[in-house]
Amino acid sequence: MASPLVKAQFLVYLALIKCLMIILPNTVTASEFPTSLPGCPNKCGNITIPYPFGTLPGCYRDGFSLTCNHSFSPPKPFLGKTNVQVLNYIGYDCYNNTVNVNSTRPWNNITSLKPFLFSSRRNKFTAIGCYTLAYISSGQAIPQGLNYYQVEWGSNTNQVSSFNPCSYAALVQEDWYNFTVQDLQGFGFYEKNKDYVPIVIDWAIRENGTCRSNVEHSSNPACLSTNSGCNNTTNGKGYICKCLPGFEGNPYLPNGCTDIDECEFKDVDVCKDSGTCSNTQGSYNCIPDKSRYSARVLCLIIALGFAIGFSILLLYFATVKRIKLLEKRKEEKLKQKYFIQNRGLLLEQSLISSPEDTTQKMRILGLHELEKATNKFDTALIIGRGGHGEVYKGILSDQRVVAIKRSKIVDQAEIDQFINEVVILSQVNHRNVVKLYGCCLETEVPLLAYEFISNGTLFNHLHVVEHCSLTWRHRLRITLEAAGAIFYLHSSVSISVLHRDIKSSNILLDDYFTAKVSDFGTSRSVQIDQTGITTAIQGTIGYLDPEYYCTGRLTQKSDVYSFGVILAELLTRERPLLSSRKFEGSSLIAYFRSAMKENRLFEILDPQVVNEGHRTELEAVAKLAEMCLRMKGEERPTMKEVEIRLEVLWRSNQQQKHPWTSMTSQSMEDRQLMLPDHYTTGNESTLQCSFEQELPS
Ligand SMILES: *[C@@H]1O[C@H](CO)[C@@H](O)[C@H](O)[C@H]1NC(C)=O
Ligand SMILES: *[C@@H]1O[C@H](CO)[C@@H](O)[C@H](O)[C@H]1NC(C)=O
Ligand SMILES: *[C@@H]1O[C@H](CO)[C@@H](O)[C@H](O)[C@H]1NC(C)=O
Ligand SMILES: *[C@@H]1O[C@H](CO)[C@@H](O)[C@H](O)[C@H]1NC(C)=O
Ligand SMILES: *[C@@H]1O[C@H](CO)[C@@H](O)[C@H](O)[C@H]1NC(C)=O
Ligand SMILES: *[C@@H]1O[C@H](CO)[C@@H](O)[C@H](O)[C@H]1NC(C)=O
Ligand SMILES: *[C@@H]1O[C@H](CO)[C@@H](O)[C@H](O)[C@H]1NC(C)=O
Ligand SMILES: *[C@@H]1O[C@H](CO)[C@@H](O)[C@H](O)[C@H]1NC(C)=O
Ligand SMILES: CC(=O)N[C@H]1CO[C@H](CO)[C@@H](O)[C@@H]1O
Repeated sequence: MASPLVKAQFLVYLALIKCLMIILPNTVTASEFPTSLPGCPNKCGNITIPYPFGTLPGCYRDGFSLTCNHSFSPPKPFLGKTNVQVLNYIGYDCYNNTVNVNSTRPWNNITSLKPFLFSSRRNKFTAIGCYTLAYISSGQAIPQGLNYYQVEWGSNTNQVSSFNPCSYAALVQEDWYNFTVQDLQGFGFYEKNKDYVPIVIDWAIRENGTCRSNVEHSSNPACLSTNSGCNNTTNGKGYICKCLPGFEGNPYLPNGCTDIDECEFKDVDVCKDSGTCSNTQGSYNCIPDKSRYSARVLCLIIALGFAIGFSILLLYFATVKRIKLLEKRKEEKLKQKYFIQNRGLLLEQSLISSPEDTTQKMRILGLHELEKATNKFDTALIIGRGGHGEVYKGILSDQRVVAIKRSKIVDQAEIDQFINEVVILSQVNHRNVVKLYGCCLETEVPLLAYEFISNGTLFNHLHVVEHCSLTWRHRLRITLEAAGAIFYLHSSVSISVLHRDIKSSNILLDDYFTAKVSDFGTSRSVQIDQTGITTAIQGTIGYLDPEYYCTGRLTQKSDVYSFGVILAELLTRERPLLSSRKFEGSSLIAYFRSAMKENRLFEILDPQVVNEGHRTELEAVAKLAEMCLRMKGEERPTMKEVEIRLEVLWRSNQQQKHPWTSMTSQSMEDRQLMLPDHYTTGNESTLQCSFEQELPS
């Protein structure tokens, strides 16, 4: 037998705002926007009713009328035409013992409510009961576009009615029901839910088909607001209007969509740091803040200023450093140039020792070493100053004390002189000749480093200091040593060296008054067989050989003449030129000669010498001086002869110390006999050139 067909009646109850919101997904609860047509209530009780819904005629779109039943407190809205209750009843089939109670209530057919469809997503077809089979005709899924369904009660289920008297079936909101066993027992569930159950319905504008444009409101008749568009619904044919992005409100009302003021969002700075927010229709702009901007610009300018300043500073220092570097490089190059140049000159003479061979030949010194030795040529260390330059005292890195000669005149002649001196001194090794320790080739004019002679020049001792500490014995020894040195120069093995500038200021003395001949700048070396060479006149006035001066012919005898001047100086302690009291404008030599001639030698001698010296000794030395000072070179003795004479005088002077061997004038006479005749004759010829008159007085 067929079970009676139970027709479930549907009434949709919209009591909960939650449900309403599900039904009206695009409705906002905020009430600043127009929600209903002008002059229409927008609330039923405390529930907002937005257009297209409405409760009064003329206030809703066709099909969207709600009924607000004021017999409830607060009033409740119901869906449907006026005076139709809108409730969804659950279908049930109960057996109280054998008495059947089933849902027989009338139900409304929502096919008459055009905009509404049962929500296919938010509802579940739910059946409760033992031996209850529930099915929906189109399968288990709830079909889209559903606006009608029917529950049928099939087989008689009264066999289980003792413990499960009721079966239920309904389309309900999906999360409404959770199964419990208690719901099967008795009539509790029936009593509680027999009147209504919640159901979700979708609504849309369903006349005139579908949405024509998502964004263009005029193409969609229901979307009356500007700035509105629509979406097709997913459930059935139809569309839902919506405000465009950036707008909010009710798109179904003219001007219902209003612009969202993004700048007024609480607690949200939409522009953050990028400026001040400015609202526009549907959007907003971030306008860079002027003060903030100018502050930034200022910051930027300051930073830029700093950067530029710093760069300039950096550039400046870099440039200065670069210039210094270039200068230093230039200096180095120059040093190298001079070195090569000077070395070349010396190499011609093959005088520079290789680094391994430092025994005899001189050392090559770096400019840096000499600068260090003289504290960068400190003027306080100057020990001598001449027309050509200065002489500094310095201490080399090997603790050797040296006198460093630095010329200030830079001409080729000067350089040649230095080179010449280097050449001469490198070949000379004599205890009474100043040793050249080394030279620096890194300057244009080479710097020369000599052994340091501590006690100054003979000139200084004779003419500058007030009380002369040179005894006659000292003086005699000095003449002997100087003569020995000059003789050595003249008679060196392969090459004869002419000093050319013998004078008291070129004879240095050490602490024991040992003589050291120095200053070989103008010296010349000549082959030993050469009797003389013709050169430009060089030497010091007062010491200059008149014959050489007149003829330009240089011989060994020129040095002999100069030595004679020194002898006269030692005897008289007078300067060769421009001296004091006695000469009255004449030179020492002229004065000395005339004194010798007039036999008044002892009038002009240094009183100290007269006190200390033996008369015969003094006379012998004076005689020797007179011979050396002869006008014609050939009438002068050679340096060898001078040395021998002085040697003899020195020996006899030494013997005077011993009382048993006092020298007599007779023995002196004997010794004089050893010399060739013409030295002792005294017949002096005169020179054409009146040299002495040309001397400055
Ligand atoms: C409406 O009013 C009732 C009773 O005053 C209250 O229970 C309910 O929560 C209110 N609903 C809303 C959405 O305010
Ligand atoms: C309002 O509800 C009450 C009780 O459910 C009912 O009696 C009455 O007819 C309803 N009024 C209208 C206008 O539907
Ligand atoms: C079931 O039947 C009994 C007696 O016939 C009655 O009293 C009771 O109210 C009924 N229950 C229901 C839910 O109808
Ligand atoms: C539902 O209503 C429509 C029109 O109002 C009608 O054509 C249809 O037959 C009704 N259906 C039922 C099951 O009553
Ligand atoms: C049913 O259970 C789910 C999760 O367990 C819960 O979220 C929901 O609120 C329950 N529904 C009811 C009507 O109790
Ligand atoms: C929409 O449909 C109604 C009736 O169905 C009709 O009168 C109206 O002209 C239609 N509008 C458009 C834009 O098609
Ligand atoms: C809405 O759906 C219809 C038919 O399904 C389609 O022609 C129309 O382009 C759709 N509208 C939009 C805006 O997607
Ligand atoms: C409307 O449709 C667009 C894409 O077609 C989608 O991005 C948007 O989320 C939809 N809006 C609603 C309210 O469904
Ligand atoms: C299927 C079924 O039992 N239907 C019953 C529902 O209730 C009415 C009266 O209340 C009965 O006539 C039906 O037979």
